[in-house]
Amino acid sequence: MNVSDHVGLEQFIAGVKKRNPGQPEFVQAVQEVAEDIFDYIRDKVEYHEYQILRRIAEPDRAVSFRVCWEDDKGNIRVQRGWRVQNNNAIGPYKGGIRFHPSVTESVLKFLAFEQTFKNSLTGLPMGGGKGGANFNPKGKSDHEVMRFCQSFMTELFRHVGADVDVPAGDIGVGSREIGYMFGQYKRITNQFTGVLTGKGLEYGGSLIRTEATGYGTAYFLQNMLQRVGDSIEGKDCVISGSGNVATHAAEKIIDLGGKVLTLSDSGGFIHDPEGIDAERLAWVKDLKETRRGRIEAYAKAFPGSEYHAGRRPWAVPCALALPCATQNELDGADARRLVANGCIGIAEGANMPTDLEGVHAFKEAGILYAPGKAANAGGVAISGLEMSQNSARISWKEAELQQLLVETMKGIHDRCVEHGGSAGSEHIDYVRGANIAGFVKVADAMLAYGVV
Ligand code: NDP
Ligand code: 2IT
Repeated sequence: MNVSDHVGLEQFIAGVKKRNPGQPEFVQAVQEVAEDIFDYIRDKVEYHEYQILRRIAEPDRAVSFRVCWEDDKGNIRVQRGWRVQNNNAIGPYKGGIRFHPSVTESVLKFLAFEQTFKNSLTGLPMGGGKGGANFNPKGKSDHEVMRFCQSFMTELFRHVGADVDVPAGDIGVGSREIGYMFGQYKRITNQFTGVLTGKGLEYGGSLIRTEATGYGTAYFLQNMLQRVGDSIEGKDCVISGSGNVATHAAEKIIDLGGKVLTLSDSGGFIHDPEGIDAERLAWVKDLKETRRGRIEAYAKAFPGSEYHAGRRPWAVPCALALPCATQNELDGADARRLVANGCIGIAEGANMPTDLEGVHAFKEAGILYAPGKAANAGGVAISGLEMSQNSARISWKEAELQQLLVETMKGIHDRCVEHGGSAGSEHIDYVRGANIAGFVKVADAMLAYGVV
């Protein structure tokens, strides 16, 4: 990047900050993308004239609404819900719904922005959106969650639709919540359409959607390693999180011969030096999905393992690391420690788990580093195929979908390689590759529409 690019970038980021006060996550996500795009579009006049990046960094709309519900004691509770529709240049808005007390408009705007590039990378016709609420499903009864989901959908239904905006799950939203929301949408509209993905198999869901994000993240890591003549086989892996993405990433890593040493939740992490095998992983899934317990229980159930309260797993020496919990869970110091301890590959199952300092540290170290928008795109890719199946009113077979997931992740990997390489070097900057490959398709569609 030359000096005038730097000035342009700084001014651009200053403008983003000014227009989005108090929204640090959104500014961070835009900055990470802009750092690569400014360099790429230097000699591409049309992208400047039509203000493409500036327009992608301004959501088409962000709707916020009140969600009232009654808890089991009869108290009236009030939450805030949102749907951020970032960009629909290449297809209907598409992206998950998050229920977590930390949800703010900034968080959802960053996620909808990231989703726009991620969905473009999959090669499928999907725009970018994200929604959610500052609701904490932890400790709530099934009926409380049901009443909340119904109330949330009673407002959301007017903003979504199978050809308009198709939400799915994310943190705190799994098959139970999707079931309650789909039921309410169907009841209000009297329509059975593919308005949500991640549905149960009995009512229009797709096989392997549940597994797709985590499996896809492991496949992406495998693709990066294969390109340099290496593999996951026999390598120590550190994984954060213990939800949908983390447990399925762990499952595929184990399948591919890796040794999973850690998992975590918001309370802390567990370290199992023997490796978390398929049986222990099944125990974790049951703990989290059925018993809705804390990861701390693992250390009591499996002697020889340890629980570290209030800590993240990045100091555990490993060859491969997969952050699969939440944004900014890995900072600059963590990144440098991972590299110093011999880590050679990172694949992000979570969205923006590494802060900007950490991203720069990984880039400078020249290790294999796959950003979330590329590595975790397998989930939304299978969501896109769930939409296709719903439109055609058919269900594809598991083997077919497994193969499509493998091919999709290889396709995303190769698109990153195409745009992330530099002359005279074997090294691939996957962050740059993902940002540029994701940008080009959306940008060219926007150019085709003129100024809208
Ligand atoms: P889940 O709700 O199933 O699991 C989330 C996990 O992350 C839990 O272990 C949770 O711990 C932990 N976690 C959440 N918030 C925090 C926090 N603030 N600090 C520490 N730990 C936290 O969500 P998913 O597995 O679906 O999502 C994980 C990540 O993957 C998110 O970044 C999401 O956006 C991303 N993602 C998800 C996709 C999907 O298909 N589900 C697709 C692509 C990306 P605890 O139980 O204690 O809260
Ligand atoms: O971040 C994500 O890609 C998701 N939460 C999944 C989105 C989807 O529409 O399947």
